[in-house]
Amino acid sequence: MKKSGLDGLLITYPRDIQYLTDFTGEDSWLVVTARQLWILSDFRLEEQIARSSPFAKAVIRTKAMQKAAAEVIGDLKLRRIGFQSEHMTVQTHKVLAGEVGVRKLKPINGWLVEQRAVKDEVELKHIRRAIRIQQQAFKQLREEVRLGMTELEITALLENHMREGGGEGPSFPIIVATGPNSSLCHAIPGKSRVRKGQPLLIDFGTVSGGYCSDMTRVLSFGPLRKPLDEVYKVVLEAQQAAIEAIKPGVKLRDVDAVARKIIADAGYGDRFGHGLGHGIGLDIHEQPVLSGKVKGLLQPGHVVTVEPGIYLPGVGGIRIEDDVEVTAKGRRVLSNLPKTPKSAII
Ligand SMILES: [Mn+2]
Repeated sequence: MKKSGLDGLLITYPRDIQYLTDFTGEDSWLVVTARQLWILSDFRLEEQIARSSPFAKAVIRTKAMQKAAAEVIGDLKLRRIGFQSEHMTVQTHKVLAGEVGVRKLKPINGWLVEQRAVKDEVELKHIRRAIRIQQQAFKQLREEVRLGMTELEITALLENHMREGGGEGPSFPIIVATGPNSSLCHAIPGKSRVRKGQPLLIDFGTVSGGYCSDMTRVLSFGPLRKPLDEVYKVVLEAQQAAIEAIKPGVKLRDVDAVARKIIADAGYGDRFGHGLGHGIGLDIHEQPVLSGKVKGLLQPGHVVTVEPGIYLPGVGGIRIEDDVEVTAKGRRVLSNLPKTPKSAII
């Protein structure tokens, strides 16, 4: 803040507010100065702020958020305030600028992103716990899943098991996709049923202490039919090679390239159309991103997914995803559900 000539920050993105204060409520803003944190919120969240963030001052507003922010900024005599331009609508900014004065507001972009990408021990502990819970839930599900079950039934079982295990909820809407639906990267579970020899793709995760986990496995009743049996092996090989490439100082895009080359060499280059992986944390998708389009290096404390996939429209798709922590010298694969071709067959 000092370097940028700012004497205050206005943080409006809920996950950033959580990162700085432990307060998880929505519809709230945070004013940060060198000495103090002010959480601007309303009656519904007053007690929650007192519990989660007793070190912050709570402003329980009765008027518009922009007006309340302008009052705090005025009371603190702040002259130049950074606001998160990537998280504010044009309309909100217009009203805020009208209250505060446009010259006092300086857009800041990505200030917390890099800080949040590097996890400390407490954050890692939560991610590991979320992974433990989701893996236990998956093992239970694997025992119960039957031919003829619908995607929605499987989704419900899995979500329940994760909650029973202590998960705070799914880290994103669970994907359960059977047969040809599995080539939809973000399939929405429906009434399609599990059939023999077809992929049952399950992409899921849970939350612990606000931190997300994210894994994908593909199961099948009996061996997968051609060509998906071969596709499975290609995806697995690409995933394992990419995981091996992870260590501090490696270019993000080079990790992506390792998996992409294996998939392209097998003839499926154009059927792997998304990035290799993404950071996980308070957000399910955060920095760093493993993709050919980005600059940057892996650092100790990064936690990324590695999730290559091959998608054949009308036939089906295979994606295998694990969560990997970058350590001081290499990597630690945090998830360990079986993924060999044999283990995928029920
Ligand atoms: Mn993912």
